[in-house]
Formats: sequence, C-alpha cells, structure tokens
Amino acid sequence: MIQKEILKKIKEYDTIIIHHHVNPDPDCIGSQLGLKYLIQASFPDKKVYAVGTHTERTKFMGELDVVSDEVFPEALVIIVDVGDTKRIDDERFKLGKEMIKIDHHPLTETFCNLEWVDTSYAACCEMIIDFYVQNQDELILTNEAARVLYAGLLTDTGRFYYNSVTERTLRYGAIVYEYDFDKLELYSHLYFRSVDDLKFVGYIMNNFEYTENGLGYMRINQELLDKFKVSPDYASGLVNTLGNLKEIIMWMFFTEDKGLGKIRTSFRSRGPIVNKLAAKYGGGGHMWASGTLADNWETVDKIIKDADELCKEFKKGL
Ligand SMILES: [Mn+2]
Repeated sequence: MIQKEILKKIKEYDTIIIHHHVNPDPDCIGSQLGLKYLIQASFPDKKVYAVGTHTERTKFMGELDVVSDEVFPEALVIIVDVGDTKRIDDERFKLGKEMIKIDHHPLTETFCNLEWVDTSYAACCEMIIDFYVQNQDELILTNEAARVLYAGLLTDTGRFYYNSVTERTLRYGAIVYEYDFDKLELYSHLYFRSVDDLKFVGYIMNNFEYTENGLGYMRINQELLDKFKVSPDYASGLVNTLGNLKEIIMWMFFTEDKGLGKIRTSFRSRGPIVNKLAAKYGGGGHMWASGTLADNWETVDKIIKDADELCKEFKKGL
C-alpha cells in the first residue's frame, strides 16, 4: 500500500522538506502543513520544513519555513497538491535526495521516485488524512494538524458540496472535526469578508458576460481591482459567483495580476471538460475545475472563443 511505502520512506530520513504549488490555496497549504505537523508530532527528532510563499488567503494557517540550500541534498522532498514541475513553488525541490509526490490532480508528468496520484480524492488534505488513517498505529494527529486539514477539505469541496465529494470525504471530515480547534475562528478566516469585498461581488453580478451557448465570464483588469481595492487573489477566488446559474454550463474568470505580469484564468464547468482547454493554454487541473495564466487580453479572447465552441459542442451532444 502506497501510504505505508511513503511512511517507510519518511522514516529513512532525518530531514523532510515539503513543497506546495505557486499561488497556494487552503487545500495546498493544509496538506503541506498538515503533513508537516503529523510527521513532527509522530517523530519529534526529525526536522520537517514547509517551504514556499503564502498568499493573503492562506497566511492564517501557519508559518512557513526558510531553508538554506545546503539542507536539500540530504533531505527527502515531498510535493503536495501539484502534478507538474513548472507549478512547484521553490525550484530547489530538484536538489532533494529523493522525491515523493502526493496529488489529487490528473497525472500530467512523472518525476518522483514515489508518486501517489489519485483523482478520487476531493482534496489533497483528504489524502493526508488517509495517509494518517492507514498508518494510525504509528502516527499522531494533533489539533493544529486537524485544523489545517479541515480548512483544506472545506475549500476544495465547496464545504462538502462539489460532486467530487464521497462518503470517504465526509468520514475523513468527521475524523478531523472531532479534534479540538476553534471552528468559528477558522470560518472567520475562510469566509468573512468586508463590505468593499461584497460590493465587488455585486459589481460582478451586474457586469459579467455570457453567451447563448452557456459560457459565462468576467474580465477583471487592474483598473477594476484598484477601484474596489481588492487583490487578484480575492478576485480570482470569486469564480463560483457564476456557478449554479441555469443558463450557464461553463464559467470563467480572467483576473489581471500585476505581480505575475499575467492574467489569472480560472475555468469551471458542470458540463464540458475544461482541463484539456486549460492545458492547451499552458495550464491544467481537474476535469471541471482548472486554470492557467494567460499572457495578455488577446489570449483571453482566444480562450473565450475556444470555450464557447466547447459549450456549443457539448450542448449539441445533449
Ligand atoms: Mn487541491
């Protein structure tokens, strides 16, 4: 069983470095820190580091570590919630002695000694909980681990709502929920928003565009971000504002990100499969939820055209 093989490998190393993907979401940080806390509590002599950069949305989850280059060559590197090398935060992952990947996205690239890739998990945090469950006799789950793992489960499943949720997801949710952490405090970080933020949502509701084929989309440029004083992080996280609409089967958000010098693109769907389209433009993800970074607004126009075509084809097939 791969969960046991991974534990065996962890036991062989004194130093473990865990990496997440660029622009990490709560599931990504939850699985990274959850795994770190789990290993640390179970093997206090090991040095376990979580590297990379936080986003505004994930800072509340816990501190990340600063690790110098010399630490890598003797370390076991574990990569969570990301399938391809170009999306891994902190490229020093390559310097590790051995690498393990734990991911619930469709497989696009194989580059580790040990890869646990399984799309049947609704969240990478569900995989980390499974890793704990399968090795319960040797691992200690703490309150702080349970807290971040629960955060990842909530966000990657839309609070246990998406069709990726299984009976296992709910059971594993119950396992971590039982632990002693402040649920209200957690929700306040994940779900509370400001009046400015809400007004921005109102603007989206009044100004998104949609086609007769069932494609809905919103373009959010820098001017708009400045006007409503919201970050690209927050804005792109609002993509599901266009979900659950009778007329719309696929919905997308295009958000300018000055820091990245690109336009963040999110694809969501309850019909056409979107990850192939994301891959065509250099991205990837799940069948009904994926994303990419577009270079400019001309590329955005092309993506909209392709997406609309996909919707049209899909409707023909119904
Ligand atoms: Mn995830």
